[in-house]
Amino acid sequence: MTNLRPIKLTLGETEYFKGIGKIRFEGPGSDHPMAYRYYDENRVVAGKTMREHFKFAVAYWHTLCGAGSDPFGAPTRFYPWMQAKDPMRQARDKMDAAFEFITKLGLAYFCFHDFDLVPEAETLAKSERRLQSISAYAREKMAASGVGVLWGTANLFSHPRYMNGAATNPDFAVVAHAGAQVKIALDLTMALGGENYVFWGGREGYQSLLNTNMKRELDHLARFLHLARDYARKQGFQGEFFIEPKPMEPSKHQYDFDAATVTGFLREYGLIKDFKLNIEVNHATLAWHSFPHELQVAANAGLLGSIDANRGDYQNGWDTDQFPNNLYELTEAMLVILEAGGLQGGGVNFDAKIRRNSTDLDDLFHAHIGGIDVFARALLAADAILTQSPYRRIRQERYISFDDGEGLAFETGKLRLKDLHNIARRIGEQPLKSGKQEQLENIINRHILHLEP
Ligand code: XLS
Ligand code: NI
Ligand code: NI
Repeated sequence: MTNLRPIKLTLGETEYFKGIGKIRFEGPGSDHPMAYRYYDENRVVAGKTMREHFKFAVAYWHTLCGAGSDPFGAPTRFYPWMQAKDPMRQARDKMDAAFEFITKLGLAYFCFHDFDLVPEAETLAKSERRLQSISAYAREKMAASGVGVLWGTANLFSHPRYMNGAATNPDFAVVAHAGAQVKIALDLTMALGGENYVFWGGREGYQSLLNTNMKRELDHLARFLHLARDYARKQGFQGEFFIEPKPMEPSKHQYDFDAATVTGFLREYGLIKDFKLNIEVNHATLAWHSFPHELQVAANAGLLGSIDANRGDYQNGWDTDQFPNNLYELTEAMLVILEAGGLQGGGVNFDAKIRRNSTDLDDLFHAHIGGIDVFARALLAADAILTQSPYRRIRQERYISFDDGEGLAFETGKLRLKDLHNIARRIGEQPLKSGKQEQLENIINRHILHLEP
C-alpha cells in the first residue's frame, strides 16, 4: 500500500510559512535554496518512482512540537502555532501548520505519537475525547491535501507514571494504562487510515538489575504486544507493526537493543509473523553498529519494514537526531535497501530535529530539503553502483567456491565434519584471497561524485 494521491497545498486560516511556496524539483544546477536538486518524485529508478521508494514522512514531534529545550536550557523557538491558550485551539493551529509544511514540501505522509497531536489531559477519558476531536480535524485536512499517515504510535515514556517502564512496568496498574493508551492510539491510527503502527520501547528496559526481574518483564512485553496485535487485527488493521530498536536512552538498558536482539525476541515469543523493524540511523550507532549493518540484519530476517532517518554525531555518544547529510553512508544504506527489495510497508520518516540554535521558520525547510535530497542522491548512486559497476560481481566472486562441487555440497548440507577433514587434508593450504575493500570503497566514491546532471 502506497499513498499515491496527488498532494495539494493546504493552508489553514493563517499561513505560517509565508514567502515559501511549494518546493519543486529544479535539478542539480539550481541555485535556489528552497528547491529539490535530486528528489524528482516521478523519476523512475530501479523500477519504482522516487516517491514510491522513499514514502518520506514528517515527524510531528520534532518538527511541529520541538521547541528547542534541552536538559540545560529552555525552549528557543516560539512558533506561532504554539501560542493559543486553549489546548484544542493550539492543537488545530499546530495541525494547520503541519499540513501547510508537509504539502509545501510535497510529501505524502506524517508520523505521530498520540500526545503530539493534543496535550495529554488529567484523565484518560478526557485525553481520549481530545484525540477523537483532533482525529476528525485531521481527517478533513487529509482529505483536502491527499496526505496520509505512515505510522502512528503512543507516547509511553514522557509521563511520570512511565518512569519504571510501560508494558514492562513492575506495577500492573501502569501496564493497564499503557494498554489503554495503545488501544486508543491504534483506534486513532486506524481512523486516519494509517499504514503502519510503531512500538518504540523508550523506557522498556531497566536502570538497575538489582530491582529488576528481567525475565518477567520480557514476558510481559511479549504478552502486551500479542494483545495489541490481536486487537488491531480484529478491528481489520492490515498494516505492519514495527518495533524500533534502540540500545539505551532514556533507560540504561533498553530491551529492544538492536535488530538482532529484537529478531530473537520476536522469534522466541511467536511474534515474528506480525512484526517488522523500524531501523533508526542514530539508534544503530548508539548500539555500536553502522546503519547499513542494522538494515542488513533486518533484511536477513525478512523484517526490513521502515526507517527513521537522522544521523548521530561522531564525537557525541547520544541520540542527537540530526538531519541526514552524509552521502557516502546513505549510499551504503541504499545499497542494502535496494538489494533487499525495498522497505516492507514503511518509508523514510525524518525522526530528526533542527539544532537548538536554528530558530528561523525556514530552518525546518532547509533541514527537510537537505535530508530528502541526500536520500535521492544516495538512491541514484546506489542504483548506478548495482547496475554499472563491478560491485556485485566482486562480492559474488568471493563466494565462488560455494557455487559448485564440494563447497556447494557443504552449503546444501551434504557434508559431515569428517568430510571437511578429508577435503582439507587433500587440498592443503590454498593461496590467500584479497577482500578488495579499498577497490569497493573507491567504487562508492566514484559514483557519489559522478552523477549525471
Ligand atoms: C526515540 C525514538 C522515537 C520513536 C517514536 O529515540 O526514535 O522518536 O521513533 O516513538
Ligand atoms: Ni525514532
Ligand atoms: Ni531516536
